[in-house]
Formats: sequence, C-alpha cells, structure tokens
Amino acid sequence: MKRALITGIAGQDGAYLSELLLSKGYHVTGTIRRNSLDELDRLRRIGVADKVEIITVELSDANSVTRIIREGKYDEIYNLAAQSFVGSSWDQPIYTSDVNAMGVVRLLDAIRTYCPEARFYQASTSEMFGRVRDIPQSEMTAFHPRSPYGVAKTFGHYMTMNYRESFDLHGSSGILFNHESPLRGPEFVTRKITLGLAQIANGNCNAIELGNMDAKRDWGFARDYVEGMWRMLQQDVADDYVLATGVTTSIRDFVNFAAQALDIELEWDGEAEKETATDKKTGNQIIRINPKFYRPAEVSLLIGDASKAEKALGWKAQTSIEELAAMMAKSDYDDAKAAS
Ligand code: NDP
Ligand code: GDR
Repeated sequence: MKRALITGIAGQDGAYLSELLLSKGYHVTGTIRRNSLDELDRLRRIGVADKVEIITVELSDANSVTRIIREGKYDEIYNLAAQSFVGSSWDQPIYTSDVNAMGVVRLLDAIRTYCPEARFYQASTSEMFGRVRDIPQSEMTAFHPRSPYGVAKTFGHYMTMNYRESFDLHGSSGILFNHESPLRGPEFVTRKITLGLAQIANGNCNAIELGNMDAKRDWGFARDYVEGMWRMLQQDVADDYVLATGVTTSIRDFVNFAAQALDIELEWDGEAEKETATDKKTGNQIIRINPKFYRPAEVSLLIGDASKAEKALGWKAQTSIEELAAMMAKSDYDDAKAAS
C-alpha cells in the first residue's frame, strides 16, 4: 500500500486529494494545525474524515516539520499547507513568507535528509505570474508576482526546482490557476458570491460587497485539479506543469453565472466604485462595491495554457465556469435552505 502525506489536509484541495488517494488505495496521513477551527469539516462533508490519519504540524516550526518526515515512511508528499489568502498576505507579509516560502525549504530539507526517495509536490500558483505579458500564461512565462503571497510562493517554487537539480529529489510543482468548489473558503471571491446569493435566493436581502469587478481569473473545479497533482507524481521524471482551463472570466461574469443558476435576474448600473447590481424581481440592490476589498496591487488577468499537462499527463480540465458557478451556488442554496 502506498503511503501519502498531505500537508494542509483540512483545506479545500486537501479534502479532494484525500478522496482521490483513498480511492486509489493509498494510506493517507494529513497534517492540521492544533488551533484549526472545526478542522475536519471539509473531510467530513465528503465522507473521508475517518479514513485518514491526522497529525499536527505547524509549517513555521522546523522541528515539527522534521519530526513528521523523519517518523513517516512516505512514498508521496503533497505540500498544500499555506497561508493561501492573497488579500491577507499584505497584512501578514512576514508570517506568509515564513509559511509559504521557508515552510517549503523546511520540508525539502527534511525530505533530503530523512526521506530522499519520496516524491514531492509543491502547490505553486498562477499568482507567481502577477503582472503578465504573455497571454495565455504557460511554464515558459516569466514570473512577476504582485503580492507577498505570490513572492513567497515563487521562492517555494524555485526551491523545489533547486532541490530537484541539486540533490536529485523527485520534486514537482503544479502551477495551478484558481480552482474552486463548494468546499472553497468563504473569504475567496467565488464562494463569497455564491454564499451571498444563496442567502438572497432564500429571502434574506443582505447586499454583497465586493472589490475589483474587472479582475479576470481562469477558474476550474478543484476535484479536477487534484487529479493533475497526483498525475505529476506518477511521472518517472519530476517537472513543473500549469493546470488551467484556458478560459478567463471577470468577477462580474462569475456573479452573473451564479445568479442565473439561482434564477436571480440582475440589472447592472454605474461604474468602478459606484457599480451596483439590483435584483430585478425584488428591486433590492444586492451587489455594491466597497473599496476596502481593493488590493494594493492587483493581478488583472490570468488565463492559463495547460497544453504541457495535457500532452505529458493526459490531464484536461473537465468543468466549465458555468457548471462550476452553478454547482457552488446550488450547494450553498441547499445549505441555506436547510438551515432556515
Ligand atoms: P486552503 O486555504 O483551503 O488550505 C490550506 C491549508 O493549509 C489549510 O488547511 C490550513 O490550515 C493549512 N495551513 C495554513 N497555514 C499553515 C501552517 N502555518 N502550518 C500548517 N498548515 C497550515 O487552500 P487550498 O486548499 O485552496 O489550496 C491548497 C494549496 O494550493 C495552498 O498552498 C494554496 O496556496 C495553493 N493554491 C491554491 C489554488 C486555489 O485556487 N485553490 C491555486 C494555486 C495554488 P487551517 O485550516 O488551520 O487554516
Ligand atoms: P486569488 O483569489 O487572489 O486569485 O487567489 P480571490 O478569490 O481571493 O480573488 C480573486 C479576484 O477577485 C477580486 N475580488 C475579490 N476577492 C475577494 N477575496 N473578495 C472580494 O470581495 C473581491 N472583490 C473582487 C480580487 O481582487 C482578485 O482579483 C486564489 C487563492 O486560492 C490563492 O491561494 C491561489 O494561489 C490563487 O487563487 C491562484
């Protein structure tokens, strides 16, 4: 039986990756932080909480990282743990760097010392592209990160490459574009929108306050993307791969797709900070802009070219943005209805 370690197992991707690895017969060990709130909720929601072994690790604590690597005999190690919210990275740049950059080196160095045969996956990100010149972005596109989060992830990315080249570790990085699901954290824009619209569709008329509506993201479904992570570690030679859908959508259009799925018809009005959307049926203003959600530096346009992953891994995103928005909106609607 193969043994896998997933750091950050309680997060969105950790839950779906656990589900996938269990279905393939792996023994799955996952790390959580001791102070995580209701940490196993996502794992419970997809029915895997009692099938995985849970251990406590804090990536900013070198000893705790070394201990887990020294004590486990892992075939595959997926490093998903991170301070993953870009917005918070400007408020906590040092912590974000400690976890998202130094945390990767702590793991790599422990693997090099105690578990050099293990295959390692690093959760890299399209945020490393930042201010982009190439459209679409591929493995060949230069990095220009625009947030402390993106800068820290770029360091982790290069360290993974460096340990691969220096010590022959089997380390691969997935440069994943945004991927979402009903398990997405509520602070990310897609889930914030679907949670808000689900309340509105259930008769609560709280408006949703958003930031930059013109930003465009290449959004896929998280369950599709964890399959790509696993495929990367099945290759004889480690490498880096972009996973993306190749379709980009503005925040405004994501709102439209999610609203349509809940039969909410929107009337848009105004521009920039004055932009609003009104529910045509009730006349209630349900979207408005609050500049506090603008970022100090924005990543305006992301659209990925995943042709390398398609060719080498046989991986392709399976879920359209319309399907994704509808899946998330309906799931939140059902939960809101059940709770009311
Ligand atoms: P989540 O935020 O849902 O999960 C991240 C997990 O990391 C959480 O369970 C969190 O624990 C844990 N964690 C945070 N800080 C630490 C720490 N100091 N020590 C140990 N564990 C910690 O993120 P996703 O599942 O969406 O993403 C998984 C990874 O992929 C992340 O590294 C993210 O940066 C990266 N990524 C995500 C993309 C996406 O669109 N989802 C795209 C590209 C990359 P807790 O629950 O306690 O907070
Ligand atoms: P992102 O995701 O920063 O791309 O990082 P997020 O959903 O937070 O933002 C996407 C875009 O939406 C704009 N936006 C808002 N964002 C939030 N969170 N809240 C708002 O109210 C709002 N209004 C507009 C943002 O400005 C941005 O342009 C995600 C994370 O999962 C990272 O960990 C991962 O690396 C990248 O995706 C790829």
